[in-house]
Amino acid sequence: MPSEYELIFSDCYIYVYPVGLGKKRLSLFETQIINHGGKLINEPKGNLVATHIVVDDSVTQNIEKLKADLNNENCKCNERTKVVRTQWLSKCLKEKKLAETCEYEVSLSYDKNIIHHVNTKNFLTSIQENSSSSESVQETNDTQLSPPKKLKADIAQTLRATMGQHNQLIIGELQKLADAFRSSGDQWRAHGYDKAISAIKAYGKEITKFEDVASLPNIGQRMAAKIQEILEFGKLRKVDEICNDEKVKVVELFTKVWGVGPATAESWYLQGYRTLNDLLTKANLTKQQKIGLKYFDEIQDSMSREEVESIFAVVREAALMVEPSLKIMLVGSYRRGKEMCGDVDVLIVKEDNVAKDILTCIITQLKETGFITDDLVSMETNGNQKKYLGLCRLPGENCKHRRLDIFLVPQSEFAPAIMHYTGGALFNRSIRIFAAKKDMSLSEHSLMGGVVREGKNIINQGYVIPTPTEESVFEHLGLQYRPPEDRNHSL
Ligand code: 8DG
Ligand code: MG
Repeated sequence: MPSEYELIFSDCYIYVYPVGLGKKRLSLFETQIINHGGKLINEPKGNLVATHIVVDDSVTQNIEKLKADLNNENCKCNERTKVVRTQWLSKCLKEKKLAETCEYEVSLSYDKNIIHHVNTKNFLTSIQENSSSSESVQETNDTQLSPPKKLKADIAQTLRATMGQHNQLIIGELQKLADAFRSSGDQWRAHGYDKAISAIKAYGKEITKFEDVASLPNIGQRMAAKIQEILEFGKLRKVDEICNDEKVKVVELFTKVWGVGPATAESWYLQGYRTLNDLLTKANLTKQQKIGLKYFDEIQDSMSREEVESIFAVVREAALMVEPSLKIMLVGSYRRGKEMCGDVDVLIVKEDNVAKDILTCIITQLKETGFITDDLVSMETNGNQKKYLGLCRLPGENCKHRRLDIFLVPQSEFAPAIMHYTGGALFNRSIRIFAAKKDMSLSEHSLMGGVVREGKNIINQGYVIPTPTEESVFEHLGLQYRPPEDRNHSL
């Protein structure tokens, strides 16, 4: 048990009733109890009686089910057992002492003559085995039980098993807010949450208390307080408030349609549209939005790396048929090692002597075979680079339409381009900011040095720094090289 924790629950045998909590909150509460010296009731074979049963708020709506469950098997409780809401745990943790339960108690009206049994599922099976006494804890309350070795080992094992779950829970809650703010057009706040998430991902250790995050980069006091609230309550009240708001939900749904931004989504909401069917039947849609709606479910669905590879193989074959000297590679989340990918991002690198309209020839080829089914952006020119965005489908009855992006770049821009299209977006943003601080500028085209800025305006473009490889980009920036799989968060 980590020594810096207060032993708030040292005399408590606590059963956390899992109904309504969700796996992550359950695990969070159980870990907090263990960390603070409490013992979890878990399948005891003897006579342990729970001092406290912690329940979710929602349980109070179905007390009969709670009573029925408590009447089951294993762990025992009696008239002295307190059934308390999760807020009691939070209060104890906040005040760093065992708080009064009266404010948080849930009345079960026990029959004093009956000892109820609780059906417990997991955690610390050996509390009972290791305590020399087979009597009820409440009956042996004043006997100091020194923590047996096996119990300690079990605690360590439990903590290991839950490692990462707190961070996932925190990231999940913050992500909900980031998504809600982004779809409402509040990019600035969304970005604040993105940065906090990124800092947590980069932290690499389990977060269990306020102090763990208070000094992390990009996490201010207010963000740290939110994280503390998640650690204590297992969720953020603000998430409920914002995400359950009808407008937020509807706008979020509409912005998931390809080609729909926050302003359009909001104007549709104000026009009274609430469902995708409303959009289909009543809204004034662009060509892209119509495609986005038609394939809404398929586009939302992410795909396995194997499927990405199969799609890539078709694109590569077509491209090499058109021009054998092309270099073709997978970028985006696939290159960053993600197990599931939202789309297929293909980078094609051409020598200077190959015509730029080579991409049009490749797309034509892929359409002739029926592989590309719809265009979203049929061709966009960006300096010496070109970009195609569309939908494709592998042959076969069960194959879904998938988003396919193809980027054509000249060999001279290869390294900045592959870095940009590998992403992730947050990593790109942070490395660009880093470059700017060093009077450089990084884009998908080049790394520039000697850049002169006045506020946000560039008043001298500077000069191109030769960067033949990704490694050389990092090196010029004075950064240690980061392989693609380490680019899923900001610098
Ligand atoms: P996903 O498809 O699995 O969802 O993730 P992804 O591969 O990382 O994202 P993507 O939308 O396919 O974009 C490919 C790369 O483009 C991305 O990894 C980084 C780069 N990129 C930025 N900024 C942005 C941006 O604002 N939007 C998009 N779509 N891509 C961006 O650097
Ligand atoms: Mg992608």
